[in-house]
Amino acid sequence: MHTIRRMNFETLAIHAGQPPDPAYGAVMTPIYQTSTYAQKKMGEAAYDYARTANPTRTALQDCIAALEGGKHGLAFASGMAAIDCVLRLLKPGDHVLASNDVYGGTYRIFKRVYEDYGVQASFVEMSDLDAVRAAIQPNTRMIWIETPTNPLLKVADIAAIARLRDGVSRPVQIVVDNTFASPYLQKPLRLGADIVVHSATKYLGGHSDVVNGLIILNDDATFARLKFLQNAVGAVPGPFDCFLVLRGIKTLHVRMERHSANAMKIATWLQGHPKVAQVIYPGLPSHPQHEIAKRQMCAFGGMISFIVKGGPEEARRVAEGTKLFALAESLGGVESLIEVPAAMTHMSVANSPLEVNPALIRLSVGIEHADDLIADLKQALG
Ligand code: P1T
Repeated sequence: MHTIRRMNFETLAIHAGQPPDPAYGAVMTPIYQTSTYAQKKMGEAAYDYARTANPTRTALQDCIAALEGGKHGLAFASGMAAIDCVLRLLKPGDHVLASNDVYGGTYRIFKRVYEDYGVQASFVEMSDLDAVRAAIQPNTRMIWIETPTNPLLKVADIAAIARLRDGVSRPVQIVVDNTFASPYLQKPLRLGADIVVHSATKYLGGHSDVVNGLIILNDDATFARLKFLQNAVGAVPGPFDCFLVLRGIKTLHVRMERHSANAMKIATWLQGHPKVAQVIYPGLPSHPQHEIAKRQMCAFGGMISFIVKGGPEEARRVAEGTKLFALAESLGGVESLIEVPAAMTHMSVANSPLEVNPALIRLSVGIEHADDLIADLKQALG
């Protein structure tokens, strides 16, 4: 790992954590489908029980740590399980300050799970540094940043928020959900974040065939606690799931380039469509945080949101009318998806301050030919 860590992203994506297997030289990391391991002598074994550790999982954890430029990686059964593990660092009475636009499930775990255990959450416009500064409370222990956010694609300046935190005398951890950008486009640890989480179900897996979550960080003591929790709570992924994410990661850089190029073409085209009221894409100069996105990301990713004229009825008609874009939750796969967040992925923020415009459509732009995707949207917008 030491020599390989100095290599470029593309090389790390393919090789980090994955030397040929020591048993038979398998070039692709084997799926170690076992729950337990024979011990030559009691307590003398590299692995003892598969909830605690599994070689396929170790490869994934080491690979993602290298890609995020972190020291440690941990893998989980889902993105929500990874988020849950990070939130277990908090104690009753602690406060989390989160982005005022987050994945519906993230809002739900804050408000309907952790509040029952005495952990408070409040939500702030993370692109407004004065608002963030003013919202930090004496008991704030975590700042939870999604950037770009789901589904409004707001961009927060991670480095500026980390500097702001440095001025606070109490310990406040900065957590970034890097799912929408992926480590190819954005590296939060290098910008001053303490912990990165991923729904690896999305771009990292990349093929809509696995549910998985990841945590990456540098601090040894926090890692020791999270690793303890990973084993003690036990929301671990199976070896086959780890294999699928590892295989997906090998092409992450190539896919992200194409997702980004396609999304840029589609966002530009949507902007000129008479039935579209607003297009939200961090790559467009009209995006309010376009300059931050340019600084912080090396391209703008594959997610686009847009508001149609004609309200929720029209949004539903368009989302149900595409032929190539599948009407589905989730994102980040090679195939394009379309959804209406207010009625699908973000139902849990209904009647909250985070409520999403019901006429907003979210696209996960895949890596098909951009012209075919535009033709599909054109017929659906009709
Ligand atoms: O679905 P899961 O792997 O548990 O990941 C949860 C999650 C965490 N963070 C972000 C930013 C996410 O977008 C998600 C999952 N999102 C969807 C399923 C969706 O369609 O938006």
